[in-house]
Amino acid sequence: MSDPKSESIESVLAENRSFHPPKSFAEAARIGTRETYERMWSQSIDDPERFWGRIACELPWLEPFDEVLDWSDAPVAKWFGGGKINASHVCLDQHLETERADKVALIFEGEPMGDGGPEIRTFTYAELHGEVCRFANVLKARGIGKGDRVAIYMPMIPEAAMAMLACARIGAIHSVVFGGFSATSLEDRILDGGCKAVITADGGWRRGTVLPLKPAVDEAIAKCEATEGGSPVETVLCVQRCGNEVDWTEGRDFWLHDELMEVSDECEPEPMDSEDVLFLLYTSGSTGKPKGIVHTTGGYMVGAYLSTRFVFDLQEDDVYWCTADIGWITGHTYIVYGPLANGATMVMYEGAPNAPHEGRFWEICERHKVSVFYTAPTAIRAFMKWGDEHVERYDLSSLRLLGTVGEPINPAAWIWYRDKVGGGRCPIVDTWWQTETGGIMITPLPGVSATKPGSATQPFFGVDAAIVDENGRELPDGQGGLLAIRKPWPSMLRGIWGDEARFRETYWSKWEHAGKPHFYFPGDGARKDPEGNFWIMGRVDDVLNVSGHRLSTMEIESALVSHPSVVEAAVVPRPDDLTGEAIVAFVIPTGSVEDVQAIVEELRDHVATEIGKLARPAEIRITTRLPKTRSGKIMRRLLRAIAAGDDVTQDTTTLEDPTILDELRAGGPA
Ligand code: 6R9
Repeated sequence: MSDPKSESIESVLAENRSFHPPKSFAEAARIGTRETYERMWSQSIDDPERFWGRIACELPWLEPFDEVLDWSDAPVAKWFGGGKINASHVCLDQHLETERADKVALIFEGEPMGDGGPEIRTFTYAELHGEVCRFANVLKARGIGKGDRVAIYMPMIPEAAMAMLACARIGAIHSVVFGGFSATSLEDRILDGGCKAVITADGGWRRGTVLPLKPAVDEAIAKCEATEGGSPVETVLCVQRCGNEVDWTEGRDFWLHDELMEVSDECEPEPMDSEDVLFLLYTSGSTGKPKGIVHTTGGYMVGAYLSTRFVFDLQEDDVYWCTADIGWITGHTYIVYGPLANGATMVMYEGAPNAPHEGRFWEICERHKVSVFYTAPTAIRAFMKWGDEHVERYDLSSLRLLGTVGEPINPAAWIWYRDKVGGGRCPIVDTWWQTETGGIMITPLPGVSATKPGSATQPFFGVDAAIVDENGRELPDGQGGLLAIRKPWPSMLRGIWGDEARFRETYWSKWEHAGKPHFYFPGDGARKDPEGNFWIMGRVDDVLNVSGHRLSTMEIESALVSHPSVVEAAVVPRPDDLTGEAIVAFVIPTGSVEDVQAIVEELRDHVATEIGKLARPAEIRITTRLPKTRSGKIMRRLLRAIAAGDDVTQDTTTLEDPTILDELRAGGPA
């Protein structure tokens, strides 16, 4: 078969290799026997309230909860009702009375390599607590309080995590926007969330150069000001990271370091209701507009705490590194909230994996003796491409557990990860979950599961997953269908910011029983093998996954048609052996096109400006028509086949104009 992705899907279907955890790993693991796992899992499914009630008691509540779950208003769940809790108190204060006060919480490594090595900053739990309290006092001094929304647009530096925790401390709702998003994307999120403040930096280091951030914030706020309702932003707090020149709006913009000098390092955590909102995080769905996923405090923290503890088998002396960006849910749950709630030592790295050389990640693992490492399949495939020598040069004997997240992993990358990075001895946890689920849902438990390359294996505690057909009927093992989750779980989303109807419609309306939500629908296709292992096959909706980043086809289409030279556009994914999926756009131009190459480049840049570089199409094909059904719907499945260079096997009789296929195929890469 010619294209590598379909090759990988073929091999996933045929994959039957299975790897058991090494005996020594299982013996020392938090959960090391199948019996323990099965007993706990059955309890979590048979009596979820008892199970979660017990787990929740491991967290330091400011006031105890009196009801574990209230599902009477389904699909909006209420977990740990009556309880008061504060996420920054869970992550920091609880450790201060223990030996962990002087334990390193955060090891930061900057990207630039000076003569004496890279910049390294470490913070003990006590130090991090002090920093967060001061940061929180700065927010308070600027009039930010409980329930206010704060946008965070930052590079991967300690202040990013501190900003999140400072918001949590005073009860402000953070909305982190990935630093790679454009000013327009930032504007949309500021307006949708009604953000009163933005926390940013002058810039961040990326592949040896300064990536400015403050200019995008200025532009986004200017755009907000030009809207009818004006800009909700009153304050911009700026961290000085790179020293690059920035514009300044007096009275609105403040340097964090100046403000920190004015405040004390004492700040009591705000007691939050368990169901008070902790954060918003925007993600792409099938429609054009990204949705602000709402996560609340108690349930989210319980989920983050438990999953980090057991999926990564966290031990007191582990050095844990999750390479995600805090702009994504993985960064929220598995860089900030989960590891800190467990009192772990975590590593944070500012820059790119190949800066200044392709071995940088492994150099970091060696330098800080990383023992648990969590990354994305797309990164693993890049390392494979760069060559084994970059891995082999470093001493990776400290590693004991590896993880992946973000997209399906092809068996070849899995095996390479196991052999080259894990030296054949580290279990791999392939973790399936989503922004909406808040935490890991389907995953091996490293001390117990027999792992299989390409399978996320089995549901985590409290997760009742099934494979169903379009009508919600459970399918027999082996048959591909839709993944569905039957029961509420603590870290599940509570809604879409400002759009309750869309929340019900998107996730809960597909399989209603007697007018009641029956299953949560994640939008992924999957199958289950006879041993009960789940194999996730990718999205079944109009969501693209490029290097593990979620984008909607319609979002990119609207960016394209906002350009004056475009009449209509259709976007589909094409399998790509590095990024998983690549973006292909079919575009109908307004007039005749003289220089195809020039317009294609202009449109690619336009999408990058509108959304962010991550959304720049890999290929744009100029066409005069798009395939539509007689009712006027674009036939995306057909375009997918054409983009992938596959034969069109599907029924084309509903096509309004069958001659169009030849034109689209002939289009070829522009
Ligand atoms: C955590 C995160 C969610 C979508 C999800 C699915 C894909 C994530 C996966 C995986 C196969 C895995 N996905 N993990 N597919 N195997 N281990 O990535 O959240 O950005 O919201 O993306 O990513 O398609 O629906 P998010």
